[in-house]
Order: sequence, then C-alpha cells, then structure tokens
Amino acid sequence: MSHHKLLHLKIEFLESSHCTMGARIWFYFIVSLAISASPKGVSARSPFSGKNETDLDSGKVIVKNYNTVNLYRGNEDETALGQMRKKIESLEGRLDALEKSACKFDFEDGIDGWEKTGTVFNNQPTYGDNPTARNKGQPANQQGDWWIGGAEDRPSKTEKPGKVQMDGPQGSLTSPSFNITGKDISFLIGGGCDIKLVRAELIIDHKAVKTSTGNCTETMTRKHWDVGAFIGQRARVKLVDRSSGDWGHINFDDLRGDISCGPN
Ligand SMILES: [Ca+2]
Ligand SMILES: [Ca+2]
Repeated sequence: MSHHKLLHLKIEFLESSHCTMGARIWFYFIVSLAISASPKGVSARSPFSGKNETDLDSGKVIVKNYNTVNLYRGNEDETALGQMRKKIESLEGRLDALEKSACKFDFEDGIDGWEKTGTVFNNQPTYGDNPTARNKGQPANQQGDWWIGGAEDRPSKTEKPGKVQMDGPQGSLTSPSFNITGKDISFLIGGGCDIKLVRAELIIDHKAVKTSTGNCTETMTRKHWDVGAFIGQRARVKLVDRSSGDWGHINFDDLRGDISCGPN
C-alpha cells in the first residue's frame, strides 16, 4: 500500500466517532509499523516521522504532516530526475566514444575512406607480422593485426605469409579528414628513411605542415607531431611513396592522439 493511501486510511479512521482511544493508539502503531517496514518507509524522511505529527498523551491525534507526502513525492521526483540526468550523461558519453571510434586510423577494419593514387597501396592493409614471416629479422611491430606495409603483399589471412611486392610501386594514401583537438598526434612509422621520397605528411589547407619518415628498417616505431599550432583546424594524413629504389617504401599504423572525426 502506498504511503498516500495509508495516510488517508489513517486520517479517516482517526476521525471516525466510533473509534475508541485504545483502538486509535493501536491503529496508529500498526500503520506506523507497516510504513517503517516498507522499503521507502525505512527512510528518515518517512511522512510519519515528523515531530509534531501526533500528541498521544493528550488523547488527541493531530495530523500535521500531510504535506510531507508531497515533499516525499518531491524527493522521489528529484531522484527520478537525477536518474534521467545520469542516463543522458551516459548516452552523451557513448556518443562521444562512438565519434572517437569512427576516427580510428588503425586499419583493423581496412582502409575504407582513405584515398589512393598510384598502385603501391593497392594491396593494403597488410595482415600480421609479414617481415617476420619471411625471417627478415625486423618485426613489423604493428598495432593489432593490420597495418600499411608499403613493400608487403599480404592483403588477407589466407595469402601466403611473407609475400612482398618490393619497392617498385609508387603512390599515395590519404586519410579521411579529422579535427585537431589538442597538441599531440602520434603514429607508428617504419620502412624507408629518405624523407624526400617516402614519408607521412600532415596536410592542412592543401599544404604539408608536418612530415615524418621511417628509419630504414621494417620495424615501426611511434613518432609524435606537436600540432598545438593547429588546434581547431581540419587535417588529413597523407602517406607518400615516390621511390622505386632501395628502401623505397613506407610503413604506417595506428594514427591517434588529439583528433576527432565529427563535423567541425
Ligand atoms: Ca593496426
Ligand atoms: Ca615504392
């Protein structure tokens, strides 16, 4: 039974002229017990816990706390509002996470959204540690299972491990655009080391504002760009291969940092 109904019952019973004093006291005692035993009645804010509610000594029963029910309901409304607010915050958090996950540049789901020129990136991304599969002695150090290996030729799990296309093919691979939200962008980079020929570029307004290259080893290492000067701007990352000579390829994976992929 709700507190509201109990309170009404109590008032009606106590106001009845057929009710004896002893019966009134007992009734009050039973109703109070019922309320204090109910889950909500355990609360210190029970409508029957007010100090001026009853005056049993004088033989009168005065109900002064009827408004407390509304107050109690008000508290319940506040609790419901608080829960709603928490739900909204949780939904906002999930939306935020979703937006960031859409900005994942780790090639674990392929290279959809990246723009290709030339032929060098036609067989990308590369599955697994392909250099180790051919005993190169230079582990790819990729993030996850998939990465961009400019000289590799293993675009599926079923392809023969260790297969290469070598340094001949050239071209570029440009990421979808993203917002720069802070000062740090980082990525794994490996392969050639002639920055004039093979590199990663940060493109803003059609210009390369940052560049980076590998260390003439297949093993990728993490490098950082300080992009504090470009916060709030829209950017893309472009992988460039303009070489067919020795170490004429670039390896790349796991672009991350202070970026978001939502609209501006
Ligand atoms: Ca990866
Ligand atoms: Ca090449």
